[in-house]
Amino acid sequence: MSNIEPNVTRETAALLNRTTLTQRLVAKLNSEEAVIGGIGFTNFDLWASGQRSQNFYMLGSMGLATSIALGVAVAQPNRKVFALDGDGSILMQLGSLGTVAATAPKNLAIVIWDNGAYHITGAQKTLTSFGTDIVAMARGAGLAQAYWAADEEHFDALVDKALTVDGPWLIAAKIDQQKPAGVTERDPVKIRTKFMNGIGVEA
Ligand SMILES: Cc1ncc(C[n+]2csc(CCOP(=O)(O)OP(=O)(O)O)c2C)c(N)n1
Repeated sequence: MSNIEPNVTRETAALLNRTTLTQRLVAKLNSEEAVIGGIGFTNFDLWASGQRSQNFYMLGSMGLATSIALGVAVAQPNRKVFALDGDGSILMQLGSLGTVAATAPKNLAIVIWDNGAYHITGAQKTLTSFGTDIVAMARGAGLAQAYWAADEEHFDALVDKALTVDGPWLIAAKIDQQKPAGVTERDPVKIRTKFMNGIGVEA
């Protein structure tokens, strides 16, 4: 599928894989786009997909990828910024969706990996396992361009839209519970310094 496909729901979306989709997303980037990887498995897969200086790996603070990405997007409006986060994390910081909608940064895209669980802490079920729909919530928060990825090709098409059409965007993918492809090196100072240099800010 290559169009927007607004009627895809969590139920009809294909079950995808975070490692694969992260690699597909990163493969579309050049050196300019910033990517903020949320806590845990999300940033482990971002790390494993190739360590770009424009990647920031969030260690420990659950649910703040979108807020950090919003700050970067507002500070550097000519740079595309992606926030990647898990369903449990965005559920913890739902207000950030309304803040993004109210701020309306054209250069921001939020990608949510919805595995229905707090996987890294033991796969306890999140609310999305009981019917909560993150895309519907995002639309309700004011993010009109919020969509489920129907399949891998549709995910690619949505990322292409986010790269070429004004946002903000929210792309949600229903994913399996495979382990990520690597583990982020836990060195917060190095991560921060590399990222700030990578986006042209003195660290
Ligand atoms: C405020 C806060 N509460 C709890 C934790 C512990 N914790 C770390 S990651 C995580 C689960 C994250 O779930 P999700 O965002 O869905 O990602 P997944 O593990 O499924 O990839 C939890 C509960 C934390 N780091 N911060």
